Amino acid sequence: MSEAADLLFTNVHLATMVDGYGELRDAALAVKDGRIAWLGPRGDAPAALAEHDCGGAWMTPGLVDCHTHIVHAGNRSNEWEARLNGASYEDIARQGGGIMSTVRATREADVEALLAQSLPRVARLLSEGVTTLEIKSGYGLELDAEARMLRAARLVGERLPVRVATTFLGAHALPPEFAGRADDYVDELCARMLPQLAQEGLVDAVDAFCERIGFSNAQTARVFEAARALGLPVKLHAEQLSDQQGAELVARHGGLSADHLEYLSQAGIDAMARAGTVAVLLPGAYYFLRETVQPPIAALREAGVAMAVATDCNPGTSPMTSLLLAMNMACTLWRLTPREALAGATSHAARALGLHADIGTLEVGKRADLALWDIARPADLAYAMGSNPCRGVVNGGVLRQAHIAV
Ligand code: DI6
Ligand code: FE
Repeated sequence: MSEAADLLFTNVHLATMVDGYGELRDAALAVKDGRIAWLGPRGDAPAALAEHDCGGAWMTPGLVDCHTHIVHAGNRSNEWEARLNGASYEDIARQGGGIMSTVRATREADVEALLAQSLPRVARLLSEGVTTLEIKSGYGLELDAEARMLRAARLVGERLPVRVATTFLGAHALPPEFAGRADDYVDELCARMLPQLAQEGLVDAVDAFCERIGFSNAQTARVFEAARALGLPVKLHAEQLSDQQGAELVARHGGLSADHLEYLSQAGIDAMARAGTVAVLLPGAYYFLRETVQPPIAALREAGVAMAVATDCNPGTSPMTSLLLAMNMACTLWRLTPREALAGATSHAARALGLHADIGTLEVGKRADLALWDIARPADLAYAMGSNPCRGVVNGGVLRQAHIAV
């Protein structure tokens, strides 16, 4: 390095996540202009304007939660309690519950109200070392309410130290105004909602829920064509409850990721492998729904499909704000290795957002988004349930406390 670095982290063990854990013990890492400028053995460290002694902590790339519905109003603990007291899902739906209760609450909330409810959830994620967060719309289901959700998502990234990637999920559920007219809603979404939101700069990617209770494969294809015409990348809630050949569809559109995947077929796996589409695994929803069909982890591994792990934070099927717990669940429930789980929350999650050139590993030139941990070895991150060993976080070279008060 020609000039002195801005900041040197020293007395630290690195898990670079390049080639497995990419462990480098007794190391140092230098930051300049918000980027990783150098990393290597502690004794070889370059000069720096300031030094931070990490006290023997481990450092990983900042965690990336690549699939959340974390901006929404209200919660559904009342419905969950009613179900555990014997009410059926149909009873609840007939009384206007389920996803539509979140849609109603979200439509009634202005941007500040959405933020007031969402920031504490985001702060919990950030306290565990998350530095990049994907946030979906999809509880507005009309132009203005979807716009408010996406504006709130953008504001999360301004009010808190986190990089936010927004996803338009207008094709999440059929709004009541369009009951029996799903194709008309898809017309409205493609012709009016998506172009307008994209023009406002609110959309980084486009998602849909391709399912019997969501949108058909043909309807999803129309959403994807509209997205691609605007130059936007696509991803999909695919094969969560049944095989709709959603993985093949999203792979055909060069999609970033196919998410959930409990009912994924070998043809879907092959299509994803060919297209380089990431498999985003969401064990929180599997757990909360008491699903019994597991995603085909061994076949995905065999095919060389990159596997990411995310929280799916949402009020209906995964009210979870711990990415470390999602990693533990992926290992315990589905036999991911701890190394795969950590790659799933760093490098592969970055790839699922199309951001892998910039974040997700500790490499010279990448953004200095880092997490510091009080652990004995990297596997501890997925191992311990309900503990948070995060001792500090670095966003673009700026060190902060793990805990954030909102
Ligand atoms: N799959 C899910 O698990 C969530 N959305 C989706 O497409 C459920 C969303 C909710 O119930 O609020
Ligand atoms: Fe989801």
